[in-house]
Amino acid sequence: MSRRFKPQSTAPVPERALLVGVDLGERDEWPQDRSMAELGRLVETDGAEVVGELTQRLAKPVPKTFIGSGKTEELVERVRAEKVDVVVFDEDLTPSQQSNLERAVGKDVKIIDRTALILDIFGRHATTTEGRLQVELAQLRYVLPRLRGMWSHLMGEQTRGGIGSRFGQGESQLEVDRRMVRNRIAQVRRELERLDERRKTQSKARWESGVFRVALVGYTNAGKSTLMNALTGADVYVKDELFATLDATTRSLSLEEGRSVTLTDTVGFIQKLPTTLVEAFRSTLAEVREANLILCVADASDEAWEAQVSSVTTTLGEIDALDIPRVLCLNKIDRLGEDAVAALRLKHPEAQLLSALERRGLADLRHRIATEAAATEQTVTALIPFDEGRLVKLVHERCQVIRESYVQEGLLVTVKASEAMARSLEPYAKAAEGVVAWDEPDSPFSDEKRPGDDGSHEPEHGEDGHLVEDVDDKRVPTEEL
Ligand SMILES: Nc1nc2c(ncn2[C@@H]2O[C@H](COP(=O)(O)OP(=O)(O)OP(=O)(O)O)[C@@H](O)[C@H]2O)c(=O)[nH]1
Ligand SMILES: [Mg+2]
Repeated sequence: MSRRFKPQSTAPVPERALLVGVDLGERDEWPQDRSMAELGRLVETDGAEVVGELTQRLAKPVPKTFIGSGKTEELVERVRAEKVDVVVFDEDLTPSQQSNLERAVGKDVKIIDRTALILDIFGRHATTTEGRLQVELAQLRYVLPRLRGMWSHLMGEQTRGGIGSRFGQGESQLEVDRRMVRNRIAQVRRELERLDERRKTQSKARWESGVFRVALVGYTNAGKSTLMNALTGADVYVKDELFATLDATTRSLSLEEGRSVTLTDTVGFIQKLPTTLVEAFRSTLAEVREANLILCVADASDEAWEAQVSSVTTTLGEIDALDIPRVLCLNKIDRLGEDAVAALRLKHPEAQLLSALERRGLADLRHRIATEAAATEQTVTALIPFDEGRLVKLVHERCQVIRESYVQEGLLVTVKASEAMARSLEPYAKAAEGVVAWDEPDSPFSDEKRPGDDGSHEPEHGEDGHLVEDVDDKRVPTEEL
């Protein structure tokens, strides 16, 4: 295939969508109504209108049509009666189930599944070259086993578009065959690898710089981008829809303790996130895997937030990021009453409670990030000569200064340093040996300044009124990068 699948604009008249869900009895965390409500939001995000839903309880899917034969008949009737344009299954359909169902409902009606819907939304929201290529890769891999079905399907009407079909549509579709799709997959992979090389170089440089990296991770629509903007003044696109953000944005975040860390906002997760997408977004998700700390953002006003967090944890497992220390950030507390906030605080004392929208709990969160950063770092005392002004500046930017004072030979500092910074400071640490012990009672340094002497490091009360020092200090050691 010589052309890329291009996302198209939403049809002016919203398509009428019928949702179909099957309860397979394995839904402890995701009861069917919750999963169907989410599917409805996905459909709306993709520009269609939900006109009804059909559900069935089954021990296991029926091989030919996923739903039973009686339900299939009911589906055909409902499609006719409610003038349905598209039927959206909450579960993944095999290519043959999809084409059997299409045959049953008639050629004017599309049958799509959750994965096709999510891929379509991603296609519409991708803006950067890398984002588009990643989505295209996932879409091509979805299309490949379905080519035959899509072929016959599209034979009937070439111009059909609308939700769930944008990426399969286009004048070249009729000429598409597996070999061409495979060629395009190989080409997209190569282009992505080339882009990934650049990212890896940048990532290596960032690691060598010793800057502590923080990644925002969470369920889609939890408020990650709002938090990113509130903390760093970035201008990431925020919208009350699913998968508003697809690309990674990294900004510097200054902490009160005097140093800066980097903060990265990236694509959100969802339950049953298609594995093709997780694989295709490998490079974007590397920003998460390479972080020193993950802020797991959840929408505490959503009754499903705990199930959402466990979906996020599952996806973190898929990208090998479970050993990175995580801080749970319970966002949107402005939507909860005082009692609910107090109950959350009691039940999750380790969590940061905040409202990114109303900028509540942010100072507390910044302080927590500093605490987590310091906990993964080593304490180094170094003597930096006066002519090493650049290094002094770097130390102030990247390390937490515990104390410092000027001595005859230069600046004597004790800092919390990352492994990379500690390595840069090694020669100066040797120079500091034996110069003076900080706690010598007859220390000659009269101008010694200890952060906190001015009261600035007294335990603070965050905007929510609880002690910011009161944080859970247990953590897993940061992954060796
Ligand atoms: N009430 C309230 N709304 C919030 C808060 N934080 C974010 N929102 C709203 O939640 C919606 C989603 O916010 P985003 O910041 O785009 O969420 P996200 O996690 O980046 O979502 P995706 O990029 O789509 O995965 C927007 O309408 C925000 O205004 C909050 O603290 N309180
Ligand atoms: Mg976002």
